Amino acid sequence: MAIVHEGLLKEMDFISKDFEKKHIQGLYASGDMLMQSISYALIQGDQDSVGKMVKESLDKGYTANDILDDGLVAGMAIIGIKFRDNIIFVPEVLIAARAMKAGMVHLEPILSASDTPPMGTIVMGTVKGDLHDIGKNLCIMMLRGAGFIVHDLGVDTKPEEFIEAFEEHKAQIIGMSALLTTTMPYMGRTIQAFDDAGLRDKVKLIVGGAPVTQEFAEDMGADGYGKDAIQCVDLAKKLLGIGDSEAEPVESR
Ligand code: B12
Repeated sequence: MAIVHEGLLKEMDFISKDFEKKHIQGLYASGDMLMQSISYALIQGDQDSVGKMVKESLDKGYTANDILDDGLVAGMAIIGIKFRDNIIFVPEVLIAARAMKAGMVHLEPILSASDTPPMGTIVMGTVKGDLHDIGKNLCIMMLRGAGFIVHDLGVDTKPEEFIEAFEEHKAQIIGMSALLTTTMPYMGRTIQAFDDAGLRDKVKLIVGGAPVTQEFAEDMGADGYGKDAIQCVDLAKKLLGIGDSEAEPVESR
């Protein structure tokens, strides 16, 4: 199975690199027309249609996770490539991001619903200078869904704001998100700030975001790295010694 939506097929013309074409085709491997229609509407920035179709999918029995991955995140992957290659610009990306949010409104109550007692307290924020929050918000939804109490510091979060929130909420884990190579160093600076305040051994600091890697996480002395929202939850559980989670905390510190 592959791409069956005509509009999406045309979108493939914008993707010049073969490996990226393959990657995108892989995202649509299920060949599901409704999921592909959601992706296409997101790429067009049509928030009303995205909202309606996400709701329709839920009514038809699709899971929130499948709609997120096969519809919303897959569409965002095409937006990312078009943005990088200067085919679209910030306003179009913002419109697509709004369309994604229109879909997430319906998924959030499901992804965040939890019937388990609180597993621990986490503070999450996008680091200083960085305004990207879609991935962080997804992590927060999944963490809440898994039973964690999560305090969201939003975007552009200074190291001292992470420290204040850690103290105020008595958090066991601080999660930092960065989407820009220029803001990634603020993860290291935040870790250093915890160190300078004599708090480094009282909290676990975890990192993620598209440009962040396991190696980078290790180099800056983070306690763990997760490549997506599922790994974020696994990592949090593992660091707090809950259940048999899959994600690997960073080995060397
Ligand atoms: C949407 C978007 C925007 C929107 C953001 C809207 C919003 N509310 O977030 C807007 C238009 C505002 C924007 C602005 C800019 N952007 Co922008 N943006 C993107 C885009 C297209 C998608 C990002 C996204 O939402 N992905 C979907 C989510 C689901 O994925 P994610 O964020 O990676 O999150 C997942 C994982 O990483 C992980 N995760 C995330 N955080 C955490 C945290 C922890 C603790 C853990 C464990 C895991 C984890 O789990 C998440 C869920 O699975 C990316 C391209 C891309 N493909 O990444 C460019 C991109 C990140 N942007 C880019 C750029 C250059 C910019 C601007 C500088 C453009 C400009 N000239 O102004 C500005 C910077 C503004 C700023 N100061 O932050 C570049 C960065 C290049 C680089 N190497 O640094 C990218 C890569 C585009 C590109 N290909 O060139 N952008």
